[in-house]
Order: sequence, then structure tokens, then C-alpha cells
Amino acid sequence: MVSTKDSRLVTLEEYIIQSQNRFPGATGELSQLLRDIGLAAKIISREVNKAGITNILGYDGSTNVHGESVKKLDLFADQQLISALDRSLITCMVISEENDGVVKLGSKGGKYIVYLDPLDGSSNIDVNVSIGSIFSVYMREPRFDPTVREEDALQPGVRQVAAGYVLYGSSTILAYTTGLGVSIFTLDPSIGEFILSDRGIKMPEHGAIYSINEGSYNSWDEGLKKYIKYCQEEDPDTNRPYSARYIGSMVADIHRTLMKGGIFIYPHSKKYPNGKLRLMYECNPLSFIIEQAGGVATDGQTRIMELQPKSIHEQTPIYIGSKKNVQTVMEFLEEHATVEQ
Ligand code: FDP
Repeated sequence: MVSTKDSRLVTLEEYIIQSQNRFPGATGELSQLLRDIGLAAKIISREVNKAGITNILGYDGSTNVHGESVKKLDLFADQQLISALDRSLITCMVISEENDGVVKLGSKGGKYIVYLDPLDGSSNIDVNVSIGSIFSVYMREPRFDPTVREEDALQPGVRQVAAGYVLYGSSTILAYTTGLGVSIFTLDPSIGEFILSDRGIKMPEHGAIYSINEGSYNSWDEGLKKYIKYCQEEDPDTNRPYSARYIGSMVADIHRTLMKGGIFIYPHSKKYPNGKLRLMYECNPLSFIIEQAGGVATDGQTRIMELQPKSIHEQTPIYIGSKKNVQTVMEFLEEHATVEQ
């Protein structure tokens, strides 16, 4: 990983303003939106860190749109992010994993649409393993139509104007991109500020880590089974066998992939014929980050960010990470798809 470090401390707020000043015509609204997310992230981080002692762990008794049990922290994170975005009147609508339909905000004229996964990796909440929040921002089209409709949110990932994630791990970090590289900030809890820790991140072209839920091995396509066996074979020239790492929080697995290289896969399977992960608030934003760092992301045929969404909660298979690792798995998939036909 290559990054530029500066010995002077730069806060998220300062950095956003400095970046905005490079664009003379900028209205400052996107900057405000990113600051709103930063504020909500600090509040969520505080609650995640003391979750065990505040009786907020566990289920709240309801189920979300996907029929999964909703945990109290998921709801807390959802509320914090939505109310932060509502306050500044620049977002017209939010789509969140925790809400069935779109959430229309107070400002019907707001020009941004935001997708949220308020707390990704929720099955890890109760066992103190890293979890995260993911966001993806689009411009509303057509901009001056006063009616806010769900169809306005069905834009391909290439139209994202910003995306990022917050990872509540051994420290809390916030990573984002507006299409000009990836910047990472680390929360210093003693002063309550996100401090710039890396910018212009470039991930390795090839990495020696593969990340997939191997428990589903028997329901994968032949090409994928062969690729995973290839990862496990000994070949010092290509650094094999690779290490297997699977946290089970996509945001944490992607962060490791960004920093160390390698590949993360969530394929289609018998249980999840269209893949499990959500295109709009998991795969698109994390693909934007990975691409900005020099990596790639595909559903096995099409670049993730070029998929035209048909619904706000749709799922997709994903192969994401270092360029060479993704190329290799695609070769295995192609070769065995031909054989199987
Ligand atoms: P979770 O169900 O715990 O919320 O999309 C949700 C997600 O976690 C991802 O964060 C994670 O990568 C994946 O599901 C884990 O799914 P498996 O348990 O099927 O591996």
C-alpha cells in the first residue's frame, strides 16, 4: 500500500473543506453531507464501544425488510445517520438496509440521494468483532423535479458522487472517496476528531489472501471450487498457498483487502442464487473505494458499478480486490463455464 503521510494533524472537517476549496464552483453541500456522516459515525462509534455495558446488544424483537432479526444497535445506527442527513436539508431521500421502502426526508428539494447500510456485519455485534457503516451518495435526477420517487434512486454505481465506510474495529476509521482517490481518517477518542491517517491509497496489484465463506463450498460452481483449490496449492513463485481470512463483516473484509491486497468473494450459491450482498449499499460503495485504490470488482461478468439496478434492495454476487487475483478467478470461472456447457 502506498500512501502520503503528513506530519501535521488534519481533521476530517479541515480536509473536506480543503478539498472543496480546490473546486471554485463547489456549493459546499457534498462537504456538509460528508461532515454529517462523520458526526453520526462518532456517535455510533461511542455506542458500539460501550455496547456491552449499556444493554443495547441483542435483538429488538422486530425483523427488517429481508426477514432478519433487527438488533438494537442496527436501529440506533440507522436513526443517527438518517437524522444527521435530515438536519442539513441537502438530502431528499435515504435508502437503508433497515427500511423497506425509501425514506423521504424533510427537504424534498435536496439534491442528494443516500444509500446506507447502517451497521454491516450485524451477526458480529454480540461477539465484539468488527462491524461497519457503509454509505453511497448519488445526485438526484432530474435535479429540479419536485417529486421524489424511488426510481430516481435506481442509478448504476458509476454515477456515485461519493462513497465510503466507517469501520468500528480496534480503532474507528472512516474511509471515503469522491472519485479523486481514497482517504482514511482514524478517530482519536481523546479529542473526538477523525484525523487524516492515509490518502491516495493504492492497493497491491496482487495479494496473498483469499476471503470467502468456505462453509458453502459444496454449492459453488466448479470454476470457483477449482480457484479456491488453486489458492491452497504450494507455489512459492506466486506466494501460494494464500492465507484464508474471513471476518464475516463485508466492510472489515474489504478494508483488509484494501490495505493488504488479495480477493474477497461472495458468489451465488444454491442458498443465494443471486448472491447475498446488496448491490446498492454494500457492493457499489465498496467497489468505488476499491477501484479508486486500483482494484477491481465484478459480479463474474459485468463490472459491479455498471450494473443497472432494478430494485433498491437487490443482491449480486461479487468478486472484488486486487486486479491480478480477480483476473485469475475470472479465468477459472470462464474455463469451467465452457466445460460445463
Ligand atoms: P451480516 O449478515 O452479519 O450482516 O451483508 C451482510 C453480511 O453480514 C456481510 O457483512 C458479510 O460479509 C456477510 O453478510 C456474511 O455472510 P455469511 O454469514 O453468509 O458468510
